[in-house]
Amino acid sequence: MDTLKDKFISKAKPMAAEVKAIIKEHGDKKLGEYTVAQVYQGMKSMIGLVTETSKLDPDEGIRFRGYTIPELRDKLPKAPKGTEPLPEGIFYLMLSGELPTQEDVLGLGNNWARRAIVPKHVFDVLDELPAATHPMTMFSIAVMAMQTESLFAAAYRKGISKKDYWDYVYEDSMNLIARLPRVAAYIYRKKYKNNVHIEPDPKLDWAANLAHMMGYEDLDVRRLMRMYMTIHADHEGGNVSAHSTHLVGSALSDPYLAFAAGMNGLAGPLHGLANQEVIMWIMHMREELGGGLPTKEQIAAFIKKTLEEGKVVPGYGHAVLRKTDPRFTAQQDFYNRYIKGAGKKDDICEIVQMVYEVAPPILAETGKIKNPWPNVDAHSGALLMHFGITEFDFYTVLFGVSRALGVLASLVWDRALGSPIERPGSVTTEGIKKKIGIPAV
Ligand code: HAX
Repeated sequence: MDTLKDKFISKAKPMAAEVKAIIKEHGDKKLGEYTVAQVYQGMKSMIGLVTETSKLDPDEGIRFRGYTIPELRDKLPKAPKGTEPLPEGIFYLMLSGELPTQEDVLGLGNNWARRAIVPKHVFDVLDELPAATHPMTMFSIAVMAMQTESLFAAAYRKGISKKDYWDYVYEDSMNLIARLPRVAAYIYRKKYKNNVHIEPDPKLDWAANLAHMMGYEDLDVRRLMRMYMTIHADHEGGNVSAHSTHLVGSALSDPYLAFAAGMNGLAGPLHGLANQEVIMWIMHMREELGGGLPTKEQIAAFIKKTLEEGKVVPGYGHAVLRKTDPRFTAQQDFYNRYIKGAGKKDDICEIVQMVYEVAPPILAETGKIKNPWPNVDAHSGALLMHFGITEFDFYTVLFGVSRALGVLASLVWDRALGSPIERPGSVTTEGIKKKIGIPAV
């Protein structure tokens, strides 16, 4: 018997009911600038961060330095004969604020290639982990194992001036970004391809090299990887992975420590892990229905069942967005252009389109889900599945490699702007009750 546990839940249950009632009856009341509901419910819409790299509009979606995703798919430099942007370009844009030329992205790609050697001990650490370790845990552990290489940590230990922080954080960030594709591919091949590894090809760009090291040489997979790495790179500053990286970095923890924190946040099912959850949810539905393409009625029934069971419908909803995520639309366009448009149909991708037709009105009908529209994760797994990357536990690692571009560009900016340690205030429920005039019982 655990008496402390019993005591805890005997206090927590009534308190949770009380908090729910406070939000319902007094949620609109102000605590300074903000409402009681905002303080209890994840600080939604509070502006408390400065992020230079991108800005999210609830109705329009993300803009990277002012450019929308369709604009970037058009304007960013591409590989020779390529049709999708090179992610080198979005990093260049986020860091410098300027659209790169073809020469700029080539220079950046070469710069990363020179930094791409992963120290052997990182692989040794991965090799020692239990076989059942989730790929995201492996990814985070690998980043932590690479922290031995931090130039910022070494320089800080020796003693450096505040005005030079950005320089070491820039070097660490560039090294980390350069090495992540190798780390991700190593995890993939170790876990799913009999631990047989593939060396990088120095002639390939950053995203194509990742596909190559994972074992995929198809030009369409390169194309997909370039788009995937571009559209997942950043989503302004308040999302869990960006905010965690910024927060931990604000303590002057080096980029390896800060990025690993961000990845631990990305590994949550309400954030990046949703891409794996979506595929598991679709597989589960197919299994229950005996395989093949379900009807719209069957999909509607499965969505309702998911809600009745008190679970979320993965890939739908967003803390900020109030319309279909343009990252979803870009992937839908990819499917229509390069898969369906090439005469190849795909059941899982088709199910994704059907869920898009069926889910929003059902979710809206609940009256409580603020955004019934799909987010980025509703589509990404289906495209990977189409090209034979069926190991859905791995999907969030790919998201993580891409997310490094945005959160590390922001970290360099944080140190260049001299951002201080982050330390928001907090309040107790007793304090809230006093402030808004609820009498003590
Ligand atoms: N299915 C079922 N219920 C949902 C829902 C969904 N897709 N989206 C929101 N809700 C529920 C919430 O759980 C909440 O319920 P309670 O009041 O009982 O707690 C209620 O609707 C209000 O939530 P909200 O204000 O609309 O949404 P939040 O800002 O609290 O949460 C989430 C945003 C993205 C976490 C949420 O929509 C969700 O859980 N979606 C499914 C998981 C998912 O796709 N996550 C990926 C999001 C994008 C991302 O970060 N990618 O990496």
